Amino acid sequence: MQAVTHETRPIGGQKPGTSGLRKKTKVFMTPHYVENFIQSTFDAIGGASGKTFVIGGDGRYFNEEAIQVILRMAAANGAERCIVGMGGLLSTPAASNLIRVRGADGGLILSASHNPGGIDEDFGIKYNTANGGPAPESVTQAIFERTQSLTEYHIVETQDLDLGTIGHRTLGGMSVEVVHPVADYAALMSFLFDFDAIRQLFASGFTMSFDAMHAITGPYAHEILEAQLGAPAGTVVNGTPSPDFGGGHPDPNPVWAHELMNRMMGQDAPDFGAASDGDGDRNMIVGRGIYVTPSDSLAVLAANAHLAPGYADGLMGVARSMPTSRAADRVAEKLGIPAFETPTGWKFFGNLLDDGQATLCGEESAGTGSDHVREKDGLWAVLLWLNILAVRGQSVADILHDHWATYGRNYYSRHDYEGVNAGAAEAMIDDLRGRLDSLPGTEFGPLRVIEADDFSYTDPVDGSVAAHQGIRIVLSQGARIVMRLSGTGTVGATLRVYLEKVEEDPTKFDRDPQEALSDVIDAAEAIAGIRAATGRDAPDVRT
Ligand code: VG1
Ligand code: CO
Repeated sequence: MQAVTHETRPIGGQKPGTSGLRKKTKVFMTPHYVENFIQSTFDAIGGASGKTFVIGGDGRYFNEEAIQVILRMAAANGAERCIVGMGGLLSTPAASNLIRVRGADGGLILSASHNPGGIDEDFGIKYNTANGGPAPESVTQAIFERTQSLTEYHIVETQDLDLGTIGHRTLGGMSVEVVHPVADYAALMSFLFDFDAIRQLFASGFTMSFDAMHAITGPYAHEILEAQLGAPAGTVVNGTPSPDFGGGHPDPNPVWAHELMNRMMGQDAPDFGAASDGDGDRNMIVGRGIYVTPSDSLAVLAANAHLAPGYADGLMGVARSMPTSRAADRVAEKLGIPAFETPTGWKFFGNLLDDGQATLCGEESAGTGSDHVREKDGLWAVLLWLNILAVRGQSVADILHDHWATYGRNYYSRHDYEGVNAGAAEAMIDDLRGRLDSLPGTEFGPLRVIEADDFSYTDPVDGSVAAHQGIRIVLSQGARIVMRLSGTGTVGATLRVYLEKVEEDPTKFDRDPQEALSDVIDAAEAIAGIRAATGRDAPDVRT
């Protein structure tokens, strides 16, 4: 077995976005594509020599092929050890945990997350640093720069390694440990949550439906919810990871998880419903007959986290991504703890978590997490909800109504215009950016613009600045419009329009969000000219 050096040439477009490098699977399958990106990653982090990496993915098409290449390249680049999930499987939060508990130098996660999988769909690679979190922009930028000058990569030429059984192997002088993907993660969950109380909840007849969407969380949910917490078999549906996620779109929102939504809104709905995404870091929460927006979920979890043993001492602070509704800020204010507003993407929470400034973090896109790992964590959010439901003994609907009665309701919706012309979408944002100064004071129906800016974030820990993170337009009546372009798509551009309005009147808490937000929706169209720029009459997806 010998390490060989191959000549290569830079490949264009290997620029990580909001969360790793995502492209069509067939692009990743072109010659040297994976090799170039991995060598660039190793080079950008000062080499792999003597280092330990955690490696795993969400099981989508091309998962194991990519892992075999990465292992051979890690060996050729002098890595000391790789820890790999059995079958090449690791959820994103479980990988984050493994990096931390094993003191690894970093990790490579193979996933395009909520994007569909399969030979004709998407694949992705994310690099995580030693804290277990997504590489910060300084690192992803260094990786991208390296991809533009790369001339060679190193790889060991050998047979594929057996990843199907747990145990220790060697590969070209590097040791490889194949671990159970669920074990360490399940142990962490049992430490954070009151498993006895949740077990009693299920024993008392509480019913739940967890839709793993044919993705990575299946094995985790089967083990934790059914085997350890005693939920009846059948609680977890679509629980076997499939390379193309059963042909579905593993994005847990009311549109793509409509199967679960129908069940939860039907006659014999279970007490509690949940779903997670391709790589297991997102969550959707639904009660019988009631959907919980991710922004509300973050706020409810912040207000109730102390009911779980892992958070009994309270929270240091709460952080949310900028487009996420400001419901969590109201909770933080009441608790007397800081509230942070960061750009979209989990990498921006890392420093706040490492520095102990924030305990809970969340995004409107169905990501919630805490300082237990450095990624958002789908099943963790579901377990925290279960712990709260077990302690409070109320339904999801009652808890949500209680919450709104205390804090008001932040009506919220995101409108996505997918696969639109990138030039036209960018021109629309640029045009809007040029008009921001003239917006305050202008009126749109009953709403008046109070302030408008292009969000720029200065990290309170390391002082790094991330500019142009989205347009914020704050209006009267607690309304707000945010617009930005997605950084995870692989075709054209996706325009995201985030809409929010506060309602304080309890008699108006049960409205359809689209209707409650209609003034805000009209204002967004009047301000930005979305229809003209996208050529669409309506958004493709409303969540
Ligand atoms: C989207 C979400 C963002 C999330 C990111 C990665 O990014 O909006 O909140 O952090 O996906 O999530 P964008 O740039 O497309 O809006 V995951 O679960 O796909 O890694
Ligand atoms: Co994800």
